[in-house]
Amino acid sequence: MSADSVTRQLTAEQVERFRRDGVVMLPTMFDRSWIDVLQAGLERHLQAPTQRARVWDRDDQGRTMFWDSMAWHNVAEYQQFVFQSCAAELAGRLMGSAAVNFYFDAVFVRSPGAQFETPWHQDEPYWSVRGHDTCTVWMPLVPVAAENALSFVPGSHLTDQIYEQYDFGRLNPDGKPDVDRSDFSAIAEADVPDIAADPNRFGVLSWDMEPGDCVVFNSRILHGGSGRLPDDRDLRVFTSKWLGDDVRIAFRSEGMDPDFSQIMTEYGLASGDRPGTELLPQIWSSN
Ligand SMILES: O=C(O)CCC(=O)C(=O)O
Repeated sequence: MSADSVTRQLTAEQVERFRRDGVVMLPTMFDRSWIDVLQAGLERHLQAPTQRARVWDRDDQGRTMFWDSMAWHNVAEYQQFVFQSCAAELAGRLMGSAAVNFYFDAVFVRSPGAQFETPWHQDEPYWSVRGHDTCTVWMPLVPVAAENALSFVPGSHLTDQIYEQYDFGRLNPDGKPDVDRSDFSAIAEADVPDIAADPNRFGVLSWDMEPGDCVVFNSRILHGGSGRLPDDRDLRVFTSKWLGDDVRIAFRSEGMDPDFSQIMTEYGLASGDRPGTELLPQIWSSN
């Protein structure tokens, strides 16, 4: 499969929307063949998760919410997507960046009827990088209705407000220790506004989506609220995270999740560096 160009599909209005709202839904951006590639990759990935994999939720009916990240090293299909799909160019053109590096992949897999809602949060405060030019391409591999899909507070990426970070494992209703709490001892309670109490006030956005559609969002935007599924629906989401022009490596003193500081250090990356090396490869540039 050769690299796809997105220039024919991305409109000026979509770019403007991404910059203004911090999020844009792009219908039919990826061919069915890419969904098949990612589905095959996910099947293989689920057989051999990384050490970072967690079950964020497991309820008394056995319904689960599975998460894992940076699996691309072992999943050839994810590599194919990262290096050959239009995702990097899409990220670059939306962010207005001259070059785009890949950060990591993450999957969010809910079994049918799962009731676990992703807490409202921003991504960038968790990450081992800092910058405004960061984004996620969120791709459901199965159909999802707006009320079950990831939701966003438009414009919230433009404030300087960085909220306290959740320990996602703390929210598990089954009380199982899905997160190594020792990493989180210094973190205060989350201070995110109660968006669910009044979604209209916050102008919350979400969309009905089919495989091939994607949502691209800035990593500082407040997002969450997704994932309470009807009994006959599962939700399999592949996400890819991308880094643009103003991003620097930033090892934080606490709360990095996923914490890539060790592997980044092994690849010779240090706080203040530009992303690079084979770990965070440059995938696209505008010239
Ligand atoms: O799909 C989800 O439930 C959460 C996705 C998310 O928070 C992310 O990709 O940053």
